[in-house]
Amino acid sequence: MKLRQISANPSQVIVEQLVASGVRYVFNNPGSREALFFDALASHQDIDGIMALHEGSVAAMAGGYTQGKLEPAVMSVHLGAGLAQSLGQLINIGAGGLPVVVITFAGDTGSFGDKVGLDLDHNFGPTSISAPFTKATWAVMEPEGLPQAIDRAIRVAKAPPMGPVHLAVYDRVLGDDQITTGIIDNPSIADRAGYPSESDAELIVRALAQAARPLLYVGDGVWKSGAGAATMSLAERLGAPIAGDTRAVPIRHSLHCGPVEDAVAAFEPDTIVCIGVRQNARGKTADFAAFTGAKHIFAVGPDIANLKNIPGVEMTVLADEARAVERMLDAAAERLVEGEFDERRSWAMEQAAAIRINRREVVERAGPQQGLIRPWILSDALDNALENVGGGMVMIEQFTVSTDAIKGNRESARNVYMRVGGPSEGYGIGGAIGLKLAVGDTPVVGLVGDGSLYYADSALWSAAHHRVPLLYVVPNNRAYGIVAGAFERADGTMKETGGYAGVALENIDPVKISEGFGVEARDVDNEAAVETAISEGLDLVERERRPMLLNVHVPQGLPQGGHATQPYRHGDTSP
Ligand SMILES: Cc1ncc(C[n+]2csc(CCOP(=O)(O)OP(=O)(O)O)c2C)c(N)n1
Ligand SMILES: [Mg+2]
Repeated sequence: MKLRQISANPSQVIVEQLVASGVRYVFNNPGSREALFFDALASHQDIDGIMALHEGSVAAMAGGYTQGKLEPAVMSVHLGAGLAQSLGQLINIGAGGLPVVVITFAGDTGSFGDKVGLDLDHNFGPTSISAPFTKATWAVMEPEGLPQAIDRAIRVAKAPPMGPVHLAVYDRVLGDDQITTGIIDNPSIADRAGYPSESDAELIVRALAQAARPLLYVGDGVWKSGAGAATMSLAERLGAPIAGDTRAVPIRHSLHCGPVEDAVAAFEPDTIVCIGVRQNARGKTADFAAFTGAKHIFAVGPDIANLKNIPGVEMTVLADEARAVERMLDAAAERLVEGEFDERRSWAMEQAAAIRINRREVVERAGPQQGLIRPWILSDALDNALENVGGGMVMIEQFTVSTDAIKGNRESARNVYMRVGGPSEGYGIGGAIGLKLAVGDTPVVGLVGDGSLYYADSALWSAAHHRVPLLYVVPNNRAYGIVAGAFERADGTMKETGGYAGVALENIDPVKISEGFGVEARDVDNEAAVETAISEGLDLVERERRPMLLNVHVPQGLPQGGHATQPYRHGDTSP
């Protein structure tokens, strides 16, 4: 290990090591105890602080950064309280398996008094807050060990399964005494799992070949390992439909069936090969419905996370997804029967097309309404506008616009649509900022619902403050639309009376909010003008190097025939 000797105060050592580890930004919200750390950060030429006004948005920005560039993002929040405040988004980062390193400073609650500012009392160590939310969390006491602790945190976050790591650094290191220690100069370490054996790869390919109705179920491990293109080739070669992550394989690929449930419902696969899937559950019996009908299930991925929620799996291959698919392609190439899968390929494309047509019919069902934009018109317009500028990335946090139903009018599918891995609201505004910081010139759109926006609207200020050129498109349905739908399905009084409580978001103006935080905004309320508005927005943000927001008026997200009930209003009651 090559160490570069440095004499500096510990805050400067931390910053120097971050730079040596290739870290470009520290997403943060500061506090007074960390004065010298922020002093060191501001004084270093090769790293910048990106600030948010709430710790949830700090975490969202860091998470979004890793979704654009699969390198560790570093964030810093103030003591136990700042950390606690960030957890609402750290849970998303954990669910998304994103390599974020959280640095907090912690007071010593053990030696003297146990009530130290914003830290927990002596019953709880400084890592207890983050423990359920992180892949690893540990405390650091010795200033000379800071370079190693930071280097280790980055490597642990990056190794599969990727995930957030917390370093709680005792704040006794925040003084101005000089220390001498060694900086570790190895910015790009690749931590990948290995290859599967050839015979394992052959076995899976044989099972796919012999299946009557095969399915390739892809998860986030496919895009994280860079297996997307090879997975598409494998599916094309073997004539297998694809389901799952639309980041791994674009939804517009002719074999993509969308969510696994849609594929299973449509053609009941007998053989499912899961690649890089970290299966989510809902805590219900129906959780495993996707798998119960299949005769053969295989799981491929580098970690236990890739197999533990897949019941009935008959063989698991613990290997890097890209390497595994590469070997499977080799095995498939050895099957030299001309035209062997032609018929099945046509079948697979028909299945995917039928699901697609069905999905499209559902979203197109709603008729036009004056002054409102139907969600499918918005999604097509956004897709076209981005394809017209060479393709872009869309950070999604909303449920009104179904990106699975995008039609588009061209063959190319360069746009990348992504969500964070978890559904904890308040990610999208900050997430889009981090994403744009990671991807350079590629256009970025934050497709963020009105409800999602209000969880984290102050992150608009971060976009303005740091002049991040990105376009927010808000499908404003004046509702928690998805929640309203669930209220209807609950089949209770709300459905019976049509009066929905607690899900309508009326009398809020995102344009004013946005302008208040320094982000230019405009209303879009005409279907014929929506694509132009998005194209102009994309052009403006890149040309003027600043963010902009479009408040797109879509039909209100309450169930058919429903209305908002009058809330409790204190002013109406007599004193
Ligand atoms: C932290 C957190 N609190 C509450 C919820 C429940 N929830 C799910 S979606 C949603 C609102 C979404 O509103 P919006 O972004 O406008 O989406 P849409 O109207 O398109 O459904 C809420 C409150 C959640 N997912 N996360
Ligand atoms: Mg909404």
